[in-house]
Amino acid sequence: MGEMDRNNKKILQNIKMPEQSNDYRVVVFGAGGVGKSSLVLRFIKGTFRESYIPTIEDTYRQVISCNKNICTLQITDTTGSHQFPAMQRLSITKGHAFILVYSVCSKQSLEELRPIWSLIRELKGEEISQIPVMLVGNKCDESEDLREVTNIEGQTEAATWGVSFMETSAKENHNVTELFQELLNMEKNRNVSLQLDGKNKKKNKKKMMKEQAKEEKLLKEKKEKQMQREKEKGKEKDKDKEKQTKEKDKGKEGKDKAGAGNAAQAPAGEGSGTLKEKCKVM
Ligand SMILES: Nc1nc2c(ncn2[C@@H]2O[C@H](COP(=O)(O)OP(=O)(O)O)[C@@H](O)[C@H]2O)c(=O)[nH]1
Ligand SMILES: [Mg+2]
Repeated sequence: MGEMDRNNKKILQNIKMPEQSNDYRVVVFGAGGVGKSSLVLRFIKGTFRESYIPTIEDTYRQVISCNKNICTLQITDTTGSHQFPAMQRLSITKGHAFILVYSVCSKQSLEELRPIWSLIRELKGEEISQIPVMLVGNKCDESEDLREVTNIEGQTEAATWGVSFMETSAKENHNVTELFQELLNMEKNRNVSLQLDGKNKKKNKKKMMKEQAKEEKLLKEKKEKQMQREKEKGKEKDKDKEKQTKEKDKGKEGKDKAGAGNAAQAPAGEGSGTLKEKCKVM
C-alpha cells in the first residue's frame, strides 16, 4: 500500500511539475467594464475594440524570461465582481502577481476593488509583502469632465493599501507594456522580464514552444495510457467473470482453474489498483 501511494505521488508530481516550474501567473481583477480585457488584449495582441464583450474567464500566455531562462507569463482575465467565489479564491491562491483595475470615470469601480484586495491579503497572509500588486486607473484618455477619480486620489488609495499605482489607457496604448513590465520588476523571488535574451530570443522562443508541445504530448500520452489501462482492467474483469462462470459450470475441475485465473489476474490487478488509487487522489 505504502509503495503504491508513493508511486501515485510520483506520477502526480510528474504530471503537475511543468506547470508549476515554468509559469508566472498574473491575475487581473476589477469591476465589469473597467477595461481589464482591453488591457490584456492590448498587451498580448496589440489590438483594441470599442465594443464591450463580457468575459467569462480567459487565460493568455506569453513567453518571457525568468532567471535567464524562458518561462510562460500566464495572464488570467477574470469576469469582474460577478466571478464565482470559489473561482476567485482559486485565482488568488494560484496567482503570483495581481493587477487591480478601476476606471478613472467611475469612483464606484475603485470602491468595488476593496473587497477583492481584502480577500487577496487574507488568502496570501504574510506572503503579501512579497507579492507584486498594481492598482491601475484605466481610461485615463477620457475627457476631464468624465473623470470621477483624480490621479492623486488613485495614488493615495494605492499608498494606503501599500501597493504600486499607475494610470493607463488601453485605447491609446498608454502605459500598457509598462504596466506589465513594472509588475514583473516588482517580483523579488525570481528575475522575471518581458525581454528575452536578445541574441537567443528566437531560438529560446522556439525551444520554449517545443518544450511546451513536448510536455503537452507527454501529458496526453499519460492520460491515454491511463484510459487504456482502465479499459483493459474492465476487459480483464469481464474475461475473468466469463471464465469463472464457465469453470463453475464445469464443476469439480473448475475450482483449480478459477484459482489460476485469479493468479493470472494479479499483475494486472496491481496495475489497475494503482490506477484506482490515482483516480481517487485526482
Ligand atoms: N476610453 C477608453 N475606453 C476603454 C478603455 N479600455 C476599455 N475601454 C472600453 O470600455 C469597455 C469595457 O472594456 P472591457 O475591456 O471589455 O472591460 P472589462 O469588463 O473590464 O473586461 C469597452 O467598450 C472598451 O472599448 C480605455 O483605456 N479608454
Ligand atoms: Mg472582460
